[in-house]
Amino acid sequence: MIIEEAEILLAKLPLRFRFETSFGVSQEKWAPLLILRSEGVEGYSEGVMEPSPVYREEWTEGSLQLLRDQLLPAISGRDLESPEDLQACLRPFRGNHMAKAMVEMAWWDLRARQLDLPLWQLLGGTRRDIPVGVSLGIQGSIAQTLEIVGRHLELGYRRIKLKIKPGWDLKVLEAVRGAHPEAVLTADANSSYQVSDLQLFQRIDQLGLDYIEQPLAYDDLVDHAKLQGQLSTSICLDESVLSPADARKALQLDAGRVINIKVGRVGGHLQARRVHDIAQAFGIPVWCGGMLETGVGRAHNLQLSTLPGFSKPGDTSSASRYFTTDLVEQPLEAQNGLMPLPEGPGIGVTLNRDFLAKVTQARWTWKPA
Ligand code: OSB
Ligand code: MG
Repeated sequence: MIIEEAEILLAKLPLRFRFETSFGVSQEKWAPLLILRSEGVEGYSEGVMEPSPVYREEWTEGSLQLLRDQLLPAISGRDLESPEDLQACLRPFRGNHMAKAMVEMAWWDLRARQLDLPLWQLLGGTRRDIPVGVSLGIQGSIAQTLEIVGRHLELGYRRIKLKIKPGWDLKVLEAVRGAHPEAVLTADANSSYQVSDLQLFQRIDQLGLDYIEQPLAYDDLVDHAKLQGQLSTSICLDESVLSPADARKALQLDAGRVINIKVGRVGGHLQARRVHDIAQAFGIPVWCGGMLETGVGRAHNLQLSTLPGFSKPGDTSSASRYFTTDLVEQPLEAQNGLMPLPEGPGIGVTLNRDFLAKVTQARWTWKPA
């Protein structure tokens, strides 16, 4: 397959909620999209980078420039018959797994559509309905938190993840645990604590959380291993794992006992599947994280979540929670905490072109030299 044309779009959608984490507040979603074209077929992807490098180092403008100036030129005229062929073209560039993932994910969608097969079949997926939970941002008060948690449990979501940060942690977790003794609860700190916060984590350890997500620095597996050794609750790594090699090192060190896999963070589906396979070899469960994606990224996440090791509920909840109108035509809606896989070739969704045109803030087309 030779890529004949690419289109990069940057869309801005209003978010239906204010999403606060330890690293900031989002009120809108900037969605970078890539369309690859070959022989009359298109494939789509969505990048997971944020407008600023606050989650990891990559950021939207920088990644889009890298795509235009270096990554797309590197595949120019190359015959990409396999994801390994594509990976070989991108290997000279260090890091930048989110930007690379945009190319790789669009390649998989395009390939699956050429073959008229759903992507999960090419990936080797086995699950159909995907169990999901919700990731709830930091709320204005404990009362508001109890309200929003109760509402999502009633909707049937299978796990509640609460964002925490220093000063907004033990009290809110205790209140939610007190109100819902049986609920599957987790907390995501987005790297806002230090290993010296051990006493706090020892108290959180008493609350029966399913896991504590990314408590410590995004690049520090050693401290995570130190903390994991002193807790009975599993640590789940998110930001710390950008590649299969990161996953291997983390598990060898016992820096965590669960991994949040985001296909857009680890460089694409091939890498995500390798992380999944490494976790399986260590007997470690994984789940599919999210980055408030539109339907394009959401559909990719669901396709990946069909792999057998995705045994914990993911973050890919109903698109209507996030957006009044989505970029794709198919509704992606959970029922009783299960997301049905969108049916059809590739990622199973088609673009809502009229709406996309309305929300597109910038657009570049690229053709091989
Ligand atoms: O840490 O998982 C995270 C969103 C943006 C950046 C980081 C994270 C998140 C989420 C949202 O938790 C998950 C979702 O609902 O898509
Ligand atoms: Mg996280």
